[in-house]
Order: sequence, then structure tokens, then C-alpha cells
Amino acid sequence: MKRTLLSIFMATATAVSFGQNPIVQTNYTTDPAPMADGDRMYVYTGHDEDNANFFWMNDWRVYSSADMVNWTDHGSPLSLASFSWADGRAWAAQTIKRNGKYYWYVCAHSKLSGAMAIGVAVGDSPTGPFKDAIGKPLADGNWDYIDPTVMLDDDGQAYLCWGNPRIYFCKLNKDMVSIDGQVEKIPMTAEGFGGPTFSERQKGVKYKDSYVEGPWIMKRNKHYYLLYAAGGVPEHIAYSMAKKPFGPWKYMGEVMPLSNTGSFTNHCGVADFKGHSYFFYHTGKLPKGGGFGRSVAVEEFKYNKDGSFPIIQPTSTGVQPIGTMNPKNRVEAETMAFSKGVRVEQNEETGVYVSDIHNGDSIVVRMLDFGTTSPKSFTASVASALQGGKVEVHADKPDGKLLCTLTAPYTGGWEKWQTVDANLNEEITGVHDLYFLFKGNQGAKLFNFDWWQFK
Ligand code: FUB
Repeated sequence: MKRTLLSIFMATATAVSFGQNPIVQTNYTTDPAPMADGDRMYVYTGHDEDNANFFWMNDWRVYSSADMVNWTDHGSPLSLASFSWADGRAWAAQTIKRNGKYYWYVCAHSKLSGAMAIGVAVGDSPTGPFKDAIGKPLADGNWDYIDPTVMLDDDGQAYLCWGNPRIYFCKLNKDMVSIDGQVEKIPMTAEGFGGPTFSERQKGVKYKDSYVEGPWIMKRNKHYYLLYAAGGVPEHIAYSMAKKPFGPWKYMGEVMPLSNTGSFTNHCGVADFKGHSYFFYHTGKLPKGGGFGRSVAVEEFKYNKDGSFPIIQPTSTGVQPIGTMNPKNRVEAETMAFSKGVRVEQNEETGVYVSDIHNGDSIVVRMLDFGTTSPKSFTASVASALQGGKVEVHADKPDGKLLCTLTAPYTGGWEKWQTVDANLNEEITGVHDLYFLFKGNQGAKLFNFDWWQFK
């Protein structure tokens, strides 16, 4: 199963042009929920399994970036196993910070009701560890109960919304893990959402649009927004605005129109970060991807003067970097702008590391600022239970200046880490992209890669 995605990457290598979308190539990722926190943008995602024929999803993942192009894989700190009541369908979710704690609202199939339920996990850091906050669902027992989205208003009141094909809405108590009052249904009017809910549609009447699923509620500059997957399958993204968190909502039109994304669902999340506005969504654009093999992508946009959204089209280019990284600090190998062939694994001791490295695979890391003094050597932590291999480090392009070739030896096991060095052949200063090109015996797994650093 794992090898399949890799083989496809290798087979289609020449067809993959360099672009930032999808932002993760080592796994399928879905239903993005961005959260800016401090110096980093975090994206909480679902995870489509390789070769899936349905949304057989078992866990959620976290990625983060300080520059919007190099994404660090934080692995999967939350899965169905984290919730004693859940037994399938780890679908869309969102995380929010309050009073130093991180609340991750999820939906999953409930063993208790035999239908879908909304749950909440809590952690002390954006990357976890997370645990079920209450040991039971927040709301259970309805196939409509999917895709929770959460918003903390300026007055300290938090709201939770979810649902397909209706939108449920409630207040959260200050503890963020209990519902204040009743769960209401948001009235689905043509004025609010372009059309009434599917069951109330009249034959022969043409509506502007319709809410389907994947709500994203947020507030910005006194405007309340509800973005959502709309129009039936295939889905586009539309939105409504309101002056109050509970509406009434006004249908505003499409944000991301239907286009050839290769996925019949779409699901968005929006966040501002370091003075830029970003729209996250998913496509089926990773090799062998599709409706059940989706991948998160991101576009930068500017709000219109009146606070409304512009039309945002999906691109393969994605966004421009908004920062640099220091290569003289230790960099986790699972921080990458683009990769080909490699996968990731995680364990308690090492955390996340790059695995499944084969001859011809590569990793690109962008915007490394070497400063004015060239480093003299390159150091990496590697592990191999076989013969190991080599990594060539090139500047700026795959056939750019060869800075060094590092040899990763047999270390006695795939998790027996050894720190190895290579002297630089060439000086390097200023800001550069780096291409790590992996070489070794054809077909064999070469080595695992945990971190690297220039000295
Ligand atoms: O990822 C599973 C489901 O597909 C989500 O819950 C929906 O929003 C759609 O993206």
C-alpha cells in the first residue's frame, strides 16, 4: 500500500512540475482547517488512505509553516483511537486556541448511536498531544452531524456549527467542551444560502445555489462569514455573510467556482497570517489522487474593500514564500516545500521522520538564508537497516551547484540513528533553495532521514 503512492510518484516524476500545490506530497490530506498561532500557520487535516474507494479515514494530521512554502509534518496526534466512542469516518475537523489550550473539534462515526457524532479533543500545544476532552461526543446520533467549525467572537462567546445538508449551530460554554443551551438549525433560505435545503426544493424552480456541507464560520472586521461546499456533487465553494454570529445570513455568491480539481468534494478554511490572507481547500491533484485521494492546496487572496471575497481559482503554483529559514539551525527532514517519492513515519522517540527513500527521490526546501559566511559542512541524522545510500545537496535547481554528497551508511536498523557529516565542496551565502537528491541501489529502500544542519 505504502509503496504504491511512491511508485506512482516515480513513474510520473517528469509530469510533476514544481509548484506549491498540493502543499503535502507524502500523504493524502483533506478538509483543511488553518489556524495562525504565534509565528506559524498550522493546518489541521483529514487523511485519505492510499487506494481508498470511500472516505475510509482513520486519523487527522497537523502541518505547520512559518513561510507558507516549507511545511513541517507534525504527524498524526489524533485518530479514531483517541475517542473510545468512535469507530470510523475521521472526517472534517477544526482546531481553535483559547486560554492557552487547543480544542480540536472532530466528527466521526459513533459506536454509541450508529450514526455520526461531533467530539472534541484538547491539548496544551498546537501539535498535541491531544486527548478526548470529555470522553463522550458533544452531539451524537444523526447522519447530518459532520464537519464541525468553530469561532471565538471578540466578546469571548464561542460558537460551533456543523452539518450536511442542514447547518446546526450552538453556543459553547467558556470551557469550550460543553454546549450552552440548545442546538438550533440555521434557517436555510434562498436569501441566506442561494436556495433552501435540498428536501425543501421545489421542482422546476431554479435556485442560485445551495448549501451542502463543510461550513467554515469566522469573523473579520465586524463581518461574520459562513463559507461552505455548495451546489451538490461536484461541489464548489460559496459563502454567506451576516452582521451577527447567528445571522440572518445573506447569500454572497461563489468563492471557488467549479473547476477541474479532480475531486468531487471541496472543503475550505480561511486564515490571515503575517498580513496575508489565505484560502485553503482540497483537490485530487496528487498522483493517483481523486475523489477519495484528496490533497490540501492553498491560494493567497485579498478581500474586496467591502469585506466580500474575490473569486479564487485553484492553481498548481500556490503561494509565494513570506519568509526564510536558517539552515545553520537544525531543520527537521520532514520540513519541505516539495518532495518526490518519499513518505513519512513517526514514533514516540524520534517523532516524525522521512522514510521510504529510494534512488531518484528528492526533497526541495525553499528560501534558506545562509547569511554572509559560508558553512563548511553538512550534518544529517540517518538510519538504515540495509546498505544506506547518498544524498546530493544542490543549490537552487536539481542540477545546480553540488554543495556536497553525504553518505548514509548501514546503521543497524531503520530507527538506529547515526549523525553523519560531509564537507562542502563549494561556498554558499545568501538565500537559496536546496534540492536533496537521493541516490543508491535501484529499487532498494536506502535510509531514513530525521534532520539536517549546515555548520
Ligand atoms: O472528508 C470527508 C468528508 O468529505 C468531509 O467531512 C466533507 O466535508 C467532504 O470533504
